[in-house]
Amino acid sequence: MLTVFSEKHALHDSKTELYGGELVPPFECPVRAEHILQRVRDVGLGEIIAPQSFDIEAVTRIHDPAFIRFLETCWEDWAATGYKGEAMAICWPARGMQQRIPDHIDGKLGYYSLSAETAISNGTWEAARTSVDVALSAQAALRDGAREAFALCRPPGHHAAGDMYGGYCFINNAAVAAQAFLDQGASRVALLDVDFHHGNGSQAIFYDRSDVMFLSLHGDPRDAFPHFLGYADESGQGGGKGFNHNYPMAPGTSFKTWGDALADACRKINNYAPDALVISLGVDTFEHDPISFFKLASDDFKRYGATIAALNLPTLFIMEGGYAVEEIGINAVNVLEGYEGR
Ligand code: 6XA
Ligand code: ZN
Repeated sequence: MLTVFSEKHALHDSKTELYGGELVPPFECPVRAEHILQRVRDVGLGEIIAPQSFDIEAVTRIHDPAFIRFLETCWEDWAATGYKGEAMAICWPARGMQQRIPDHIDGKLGYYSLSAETAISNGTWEAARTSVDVALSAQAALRDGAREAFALCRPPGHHAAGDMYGGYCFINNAAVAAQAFLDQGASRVALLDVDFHHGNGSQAIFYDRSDVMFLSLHGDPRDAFPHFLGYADESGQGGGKGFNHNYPMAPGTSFKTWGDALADACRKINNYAPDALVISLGVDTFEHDPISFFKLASDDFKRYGATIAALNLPTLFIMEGGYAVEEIGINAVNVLEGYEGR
């Protein structure tokens, strides 16, 4: 399987995350991508290529241009205030308040974010811009005839909505890639999110559409981030009714339960008969993940890779979360090896 990777992921190297009331080194850190790349090499998964550059129009098919401009200029605007730390949101347009875009960067950060943990720093924009190029380059390989590809994206993307960043995500790489399939002539795309967290951004982007079916297996939002989306009764709206499927699961969920949910999701994908399958591949479902609560073992990742392969669809894997950095390469590449029947 082809892997697309760019060294530029390392440009996003924030030093702080707001966690448990403290500023800690971010869980979503550059070494994650390096470990995955090393494992891709160690097992000889296949060719590794650098991304091409795509026009921003591929991104603004999904994201609001004003939001993209905000991401592009955020660090400069933040630094101009004289603030000493990294750019973080501290206030939001909550219930009953105006939904106007303020001028001050503090206001903009609140308007365009869903949460406070994710710091923006020098280099965040260029890394996020390159991460979506990685996704689009892997998608282009499928367009040109490959049956599957792995986009080793960093930063991740599935929490990013049309005009919202957070949860370590800035640009929704999987959504942009799904849209690229449609723009190239596909009629239907399935987007299956196996990251531990609900892909609220992907869900919001496609919620009223039937040309992308979104399915997500995740920690129950009553107990897990992003807390305010991902319930089982969210099934789509308007023309998208019936094309959104959430599988929230309880703390301690094992592979048996998780695998049953995957099997159900795969039945729905099969009935939908999409032209392509995009996988939001997070491996924070791992039993030793430091910020998650499922109990998948390393071997389980291989097993579910094989389940995804049985759908027999052109498949694009997009890297999302996973914070047990010592095992992240093994777990992510186990999915890809399982998919390949190794
Ligand atoms: C913030 C937790 C963010 C989780 C990000 C993630 N306390 N998403 O892994 O998939
Ligand atoms: Zn996650």
